[in-house]
Amino acid sequence: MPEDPPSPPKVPKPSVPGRDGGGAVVAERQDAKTKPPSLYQVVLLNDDYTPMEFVVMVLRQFFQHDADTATHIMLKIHHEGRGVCGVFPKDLAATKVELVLTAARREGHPLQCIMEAA
Ligand code: TYC
Repeated sequence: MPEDPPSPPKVPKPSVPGRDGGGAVVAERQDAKTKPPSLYQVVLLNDDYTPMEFVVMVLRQFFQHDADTATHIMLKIHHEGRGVCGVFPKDLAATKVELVLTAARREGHPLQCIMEAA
């Protein structure tokens, strides 16, 4: 009489909520006191000297807008004095402002870029 094949190893059933039986704790719920990150608008301001093409390049390169949207935002800034490039968590907004100002100064443009609580 042939012997039975060896049975597969048994995996213990999780018996405690929040545990998977393998010793790992599974986070099931966010702490109710955790606050979402505060958001900031990155805003470009109009001036009389920065070339329109440079502003469109900034909106495409640093804010991932397509050519039509970037042109639309640039013209809004040109006519209304200011325009929103995007909304980001605080640290990312600050980084984007720095990148824009560095690029503008490197090219000798007076473009102003600020962040404001959204
Ligand atoms: N007003 C600028 C010009 O006529 C163009 C411009 C647009 C500048 C948007 C800055 O944030 C700006 N060349």
